[in-house]
Amino acid sequence: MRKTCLIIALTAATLCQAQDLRLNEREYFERQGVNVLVFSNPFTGGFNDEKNSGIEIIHHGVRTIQGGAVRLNNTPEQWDLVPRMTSRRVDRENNTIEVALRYEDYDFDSRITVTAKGKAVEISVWLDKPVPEPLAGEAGLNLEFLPSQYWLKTFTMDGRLGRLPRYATSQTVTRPNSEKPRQFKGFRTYDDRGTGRFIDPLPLEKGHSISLATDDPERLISIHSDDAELLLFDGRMLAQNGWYVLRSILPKGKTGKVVTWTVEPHAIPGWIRQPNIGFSQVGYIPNQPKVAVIELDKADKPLSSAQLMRINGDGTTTQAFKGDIKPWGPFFKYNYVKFDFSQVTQPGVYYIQYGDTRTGDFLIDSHVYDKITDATTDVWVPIHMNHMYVNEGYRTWHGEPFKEGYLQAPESDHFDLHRQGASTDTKYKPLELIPGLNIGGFFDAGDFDIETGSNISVVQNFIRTWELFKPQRDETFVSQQQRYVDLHRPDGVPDVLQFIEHGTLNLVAQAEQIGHMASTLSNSILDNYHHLGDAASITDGLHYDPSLKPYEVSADGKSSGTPDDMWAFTTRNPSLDFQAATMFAAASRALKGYNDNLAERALTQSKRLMEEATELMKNRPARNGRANRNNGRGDLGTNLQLYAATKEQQYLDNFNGQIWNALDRNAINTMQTALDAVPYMDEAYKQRLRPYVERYAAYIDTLALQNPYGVPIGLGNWAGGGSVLSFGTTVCFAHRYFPDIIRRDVVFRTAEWLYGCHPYHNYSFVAVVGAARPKQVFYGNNRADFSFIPGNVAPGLLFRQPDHFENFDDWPFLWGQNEGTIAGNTQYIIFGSALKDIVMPK
Ligand SMILES: [Ca+2]
Ligand SMILES: [Ca+2]
Ligand SMILES: [Ca+2]
Repeated sequence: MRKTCLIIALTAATLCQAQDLRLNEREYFERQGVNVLVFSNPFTGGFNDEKNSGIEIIHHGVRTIQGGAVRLNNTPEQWDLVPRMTSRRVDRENNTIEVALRYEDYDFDSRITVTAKGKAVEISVWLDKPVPEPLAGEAGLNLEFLPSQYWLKTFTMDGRLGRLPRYATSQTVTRPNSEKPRQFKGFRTYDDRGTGRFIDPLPLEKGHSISLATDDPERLISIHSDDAELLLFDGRMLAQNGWYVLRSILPKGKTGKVVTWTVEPHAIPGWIRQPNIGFSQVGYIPNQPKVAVIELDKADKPLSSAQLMRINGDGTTTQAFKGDIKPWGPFFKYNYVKFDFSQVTQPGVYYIQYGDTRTGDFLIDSHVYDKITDATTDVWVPIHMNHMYVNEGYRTWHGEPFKEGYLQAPESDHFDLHRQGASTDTKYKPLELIPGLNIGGFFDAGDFDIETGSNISVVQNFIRTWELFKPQRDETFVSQQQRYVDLHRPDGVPDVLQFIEHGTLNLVAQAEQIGHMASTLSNSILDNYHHLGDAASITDGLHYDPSLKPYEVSADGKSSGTPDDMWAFTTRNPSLDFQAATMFAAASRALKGYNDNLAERALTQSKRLMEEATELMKNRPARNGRANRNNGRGDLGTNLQLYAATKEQQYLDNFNGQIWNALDRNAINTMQTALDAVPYMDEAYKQRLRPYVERYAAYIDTLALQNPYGVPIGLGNWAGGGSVLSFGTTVCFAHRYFPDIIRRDVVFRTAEWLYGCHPYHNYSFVAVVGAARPKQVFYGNNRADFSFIPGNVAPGLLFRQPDHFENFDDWPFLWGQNEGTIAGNTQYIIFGSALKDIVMPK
């Protein structure tokens, strides 16, 4: 009896300790339901504030709080300065993590310590020198809360009640621009309309003790400060992607410990994360493997079996299959098990029942993949056609953008990773109009620039789709003469041909007007770059005349003093010219018989650029003492495409001279190009390629050991959807040419991942036709409406150090997880077409 008491007492003590926050192996503070990360993800520059850094809290499985740092604004925007982390120290003895932060622009250093104290953390800011004068009253300790998880929730500040607003409608003041802390490279995110003043939000509330989401135990968090006033702001007053911000201004003239907060995120006693049952929302064809991957909390005990339930025509349900749960094991922070129901082949409507968890329903049917590319080709792509008016039914997606054309970019160390060197490499003077560029081309992504490299891939992707699969689908009216696109209106021309034409029109114009390829055609001013809404309203459509005052329009109504015209960045890059030359050769082939004039112009530019680029690359001084790669012969893919276009022996010789070495060096990365060559080569080539394909098959097998999903999962700052798509495309082509080596079963892995069998949630990453539950929000140009453009493909699962994957489906604004790109989405069309071709009954 006494022994039992002792055991109970010991267990209670262990439980109690387990409920306190402790510093774990992966260097963050943890208790069940609460993870407090301290600069596991530092601010990285590049795009500045990505809402992914600083002190972050993952609260009952959702990363709802981030941005904890010394910041210079009440509600920081993307292009406001971010601090560089100069050191990070983990002090296990004192349960503390300390980081040092520095603002180079202001020679301003601070330190933040985060110490676990029971169920709370204490966050303190330390200064060795007082806040520099220009930042006094501006620098503060900030922490940001995800609006979509906190809006409409109740809060209390010093006992006063409130509810967080669904939409931003608090109050603001304006202040002189001279008082605004410098933004990225000195650019401005705002158009002050000539007032010389910027907008500064006022706090919603102030006090010393706040509890947020008092009505939601999963989100409830309390923050208290004795030595500083807490101010609550709504960052959406300045930018739709802003978060709620809690901050305390650092006191002037003080050193030492200047601000201290106690932060206690509530944890639900006994909380265990709900199982995430990954399966394909598009469904399965009867004879493909069908394996659900179930993601479990490490504290969750796996069940021994799961059931596949069938929904009958009369609405009743019956058990179609009951099978064992097979363990897979741990992968980062969760544990994974699998449920294989491949033996169910009868067409029908099904769902998975795992304990109390029931999935949504899905189809097993031989037609589930039939429409997987239709939303992308019929809706997403035409909406991203630049320099056109795009209409759908009653709705205008956008008017005709950039009617005033593009100016020669002056020297600029720009944003969005663009740059214009000191020499324009053209006959145009800085800010002179380069005629003829406002035609054709596709918007890059959620933004509206024409990335030339991406647009080259787009045309190539469409040409591959056209030549391999000959899609005759015609659902789009395209009139270059009217500059008008109408969705769901057939016009007698296959849409893919019109897309090839549209991309080629812009790229040929670049080659003809500039003499070589521009790196990009993009916004000249930062406050146009984050534009949300109709692309036609980004610029005023009037030519910029510097002799007029800003906002002034000339008497003839044709020009204005507003410097909003787009710029062409023209620094010459022979490699890009080479890529363009390759694409022009292929485009010329594809367009012959449809638009002979454009086909002819493309071929002319192909030959000229090829010759000039070869010469330039030969003469270019070797970099880092190394000879220029390929001596100006171009890369493998280029030579292959040129051979396909011209059938000239030299390109075939170049290709043959490089391919086997490249395969020996890296068979995985070279495989797609090697497979692309198969249709143009003889049987001996195919035989020589076999052992490399066998190596690729072994690589596919190793992926299944690396993670439970068997696809390459990227851990970069942009989620790895692109790599998964490339992998899936290569697997499809490898199966197409070597079905005895690459078995049909593996071609479905990428589809399953894209359509819902992945970590975090089980929604389809593609806003695709046929999916029962596609994602609801994407980072498109309509993201401010918490919406999507059909057919979009999200980058997907973003990894946050050290062990967290996420994909927000209630917050579209994190581009690294939710932004579809024109190059990625046209690659999806190839993948989808190849998959359809494999499963189609022959
Ligand atoms: Ca861009
Ligand atoms: Ca058409
Ligand atoms: Ca203009």
